[in-house]
Amino acid sequence: MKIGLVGYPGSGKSTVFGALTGMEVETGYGAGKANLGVVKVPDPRVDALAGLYSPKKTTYAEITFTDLGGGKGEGLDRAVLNEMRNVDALCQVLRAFPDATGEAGDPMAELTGLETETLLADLEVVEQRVARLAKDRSNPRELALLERVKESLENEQPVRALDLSEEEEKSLSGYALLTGKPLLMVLNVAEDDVAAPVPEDLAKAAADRGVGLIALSAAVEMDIAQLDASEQGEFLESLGLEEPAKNRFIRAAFDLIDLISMLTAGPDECRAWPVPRGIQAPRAAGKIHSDIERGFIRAEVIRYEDLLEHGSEAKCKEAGALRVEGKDYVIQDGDVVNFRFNV
Ligand SMILES: Nc1nc2c(ncn2[C@@H]2O[C@H](COP(=O)(O)OP(=O)(O)O)[C@@H](O)[C@H]2O)c(=O)[nH]1
Ligand SMILES: [Mg+2]
Repeated sequence: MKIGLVGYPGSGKSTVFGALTGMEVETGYGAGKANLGVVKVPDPRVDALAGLYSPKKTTYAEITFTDLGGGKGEGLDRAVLNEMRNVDALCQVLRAFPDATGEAGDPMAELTGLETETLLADLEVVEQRVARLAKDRSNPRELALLERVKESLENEQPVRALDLSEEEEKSLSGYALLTGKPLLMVLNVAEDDVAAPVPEDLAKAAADRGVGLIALSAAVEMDIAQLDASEQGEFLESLGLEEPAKNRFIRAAFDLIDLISMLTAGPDECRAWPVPRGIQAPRAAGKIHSDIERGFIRAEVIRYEDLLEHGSEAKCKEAGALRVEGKDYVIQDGDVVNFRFNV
């Protein structure tokens, strides 16, 4: 799963990327080719399970972020718009801090600016396809769907706002429409504003669009990332923060791509496995190993909360908190699973 950081030059994409990944990145005007970095998804449930089992290994879910850069002039260049097609979700960084010349940011203009550019890019793709389908009449159903999408785009409505069936989403997926991708806004604020509420107009703009909005200061997050754990607490307190905004941001990005966490726990390893929402037990088992999927017998499932409450698998069994589920079982977020299988 890959999440693309997008936004206008100077909005702070490369700084956000550096803060997220702890990688050394080049920031500033004109810098920033597509950087790729793998990030662990902070999960207090995994921490608590590790506290219970003291495992040899603790493993968090991971997502990949990529800093897509942002063109050199006013708009986003075509190469960047094309790169955006290859990611599963987008995070737009909005500049809300004064730049080097002291000029204030205009995050609302950046938000609507990118929106317009992506609407136009999608419209171009859809118009071409509609023209072709109208001519050769090869696929009237797809034509009808694309005409609906076209009308929506012309009314400045993103594809993500359309109420599409699973089948319709599938037939659009090949077009990799930008306004159909899940979107999260990242308001990159000045150091002094980290504890301030999000400006109302932006909060409303995000809510109207049904997209998430998170405020952070990339520069501050970068500083935090460079401190060791003992210094971090004090620094956060001095800023009026409970935890690095980075953690909240990564979790929100993880939620964006509609994955849930299946958990496994034991003395060897405590681990979160990212799986698609709605996945059935055997396929989820296949994420761990294909042999377990092939030889699937049953899943023994304990709710994470129950395992913590009772303290062990055996106690959960006694308390009736261990369920035995078959191949039709749909994995839920926070299920601690033990698969039984034939080898
Ligand atoms: N004061 C301040 N400067 C920032 C912040 N985030 C980024 N910058 C600076 O803004 C400039 C542009 O940031 P950069 O990450 O390169 O933006 P990009 O073009 O979107 O990749 C750099 O000089 C950064 O150091 C922030 O939160 N506060
Ligand atoms: Mg950059």
